[in-house]
Amino acid sequence: MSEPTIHFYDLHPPLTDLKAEVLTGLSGQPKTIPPKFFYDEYGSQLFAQITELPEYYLTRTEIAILQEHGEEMVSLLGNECLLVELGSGSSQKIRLLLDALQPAVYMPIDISKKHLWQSVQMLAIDYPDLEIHAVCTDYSGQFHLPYHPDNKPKAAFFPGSSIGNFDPPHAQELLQQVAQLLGSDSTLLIGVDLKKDPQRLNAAYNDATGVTAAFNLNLLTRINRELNANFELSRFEHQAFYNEKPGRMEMHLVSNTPHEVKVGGQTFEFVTGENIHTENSYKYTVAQFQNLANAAGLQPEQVWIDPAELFSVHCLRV
Ligand code: AVJ
Repeated sequence: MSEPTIHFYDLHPPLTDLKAEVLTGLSGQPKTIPPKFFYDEYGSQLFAQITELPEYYLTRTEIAILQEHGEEMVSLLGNECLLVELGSGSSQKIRLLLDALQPAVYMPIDISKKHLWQSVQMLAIDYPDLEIHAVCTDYSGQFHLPYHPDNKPKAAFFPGSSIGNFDPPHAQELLQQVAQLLGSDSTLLIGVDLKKDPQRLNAAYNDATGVTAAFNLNLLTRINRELNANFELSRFEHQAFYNEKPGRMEMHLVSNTPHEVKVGGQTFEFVTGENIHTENSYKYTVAQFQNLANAAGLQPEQVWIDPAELFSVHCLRV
């Protein structure tokens, strides 16, 4: 029996971000709160529920693509590679690649120390020969790989259309950053949600059972708890719609009365109908995303889509 090796690098992602960013966001016009703050304990649970909703096609479609084309993906990533996962969360999808890619060194990167720790413990049980280097940091910030073997091809996995949360200039910047992090002749496997019938998109973010609404409103519960704020959830309503021109889903929390809220010692006024913009989720055609990749200096090598053309997985070469 071989022992799984787990190395844990805590790069201490700053904890002060929430207060500074929420106060800045609420001081703007329109008011905003960054979507990365959705994922506290309960928010992560709600997101897990979202991925199971009949309307939310993204997760199951991406998994189906990975199942269908995993072998081909792995052949492009290269065997015995260092596989970096950006925002690894529960590390479920990576299993589909790890099953085909043996042996490998796996480097999950996640901002949540607790989730990262739990998921690598579980993974180590199921993949006893896997060498794991877990990195706790914010992948959207600047950092270096704490473990950088020169003799292994490097690949990154960025699933879930998380790239959609960044507007195109920032998405391009992030791709450039990943390219730099990996070095030349590495590969990036990235899941990107496709443009489609707006009705289908709107349904995915306005599910019948209200899980997405609860996910959106949970931002306020989190801010109440962590920043000593006094948001009343009944004064806000979930709103999600496809904005055709920028090509993105938008989520907002809309105030239904004029009122004031105290956050971190500051007072913010809301008028009726005023909204807090909480998320953008950009959608791309295959060509649009390939153009973005090219602009970031990455070469599109392959792309897989499901038969209903809902979701895409791109292989890009650095
Ligand atoms: C995790 C950012 C890809 O945009 O679809 C799900 C988050 N927001 N429902 C997405 C989300 C509302 C999700 N991403």
